[in-house]
Amino acid sequence: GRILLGPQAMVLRGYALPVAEALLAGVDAVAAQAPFRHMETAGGYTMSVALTNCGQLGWTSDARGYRYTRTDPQSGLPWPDMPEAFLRLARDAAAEAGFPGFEPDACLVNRYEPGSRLSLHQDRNERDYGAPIVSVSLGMPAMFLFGGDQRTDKASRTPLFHGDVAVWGGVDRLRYHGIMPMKDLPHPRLGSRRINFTIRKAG
Ligand code: MD3
Ligand code: FE
Repeated sequence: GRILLGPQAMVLRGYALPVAEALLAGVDAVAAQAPFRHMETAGGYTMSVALTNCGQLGWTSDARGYRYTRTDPQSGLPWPDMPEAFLRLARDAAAEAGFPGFEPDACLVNRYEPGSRLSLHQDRNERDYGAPIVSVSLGMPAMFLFGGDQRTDKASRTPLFHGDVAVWGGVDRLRYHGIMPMKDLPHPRLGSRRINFTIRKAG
């Protein structure tokens, strides 16, 4: 099923389920080369979500702010290649959602544990807001917060489950969003963890 969050934002329920094992193998391969880490926010806090990246560009946060880099600041090496399974799923889901010809160059991989949260934010470090973003959720369910174009706009809540794929772009590209503090609802395959990766055109 397709759940509409906005005119150009939707959740494709269970869309990734047939390829979940290939995606998890991809996450493991990425994390073996560029381990998950807790980055500092510009404001001096440590993120409760651990993250890593793959693709030509990776999202980084430190005391200087947020930006995309070609190399992992922890190792100095280029970010790992984007797994073929990520790329194929992202292109298919984008086309299915009305964004044909998606050519991503970046993938931010988030790892949540019980208590982890992601406060309301916009994804605005990418160069071209004309490109959509595709996100894949695996493991424990999360409560997704979906607001408007201003931080103070009322946010609605939608659960995101193992295998769900969200796609958003166009008029919905800059909407505020976040993840509520995670409850411990262990998943049969991933235990007390949630993985979410967002495939983007950053450069
Ligand atoms: C945004 N990740 O990495 S993606 C992020 O589950 C991020 O880890 C979250 O926000 C996560 O920047 C949420 C899911 C999502 C779905 C629909 C959206 C984000 C959206 C629609 C509009 C804007
Ligand atoms: Fe985001």
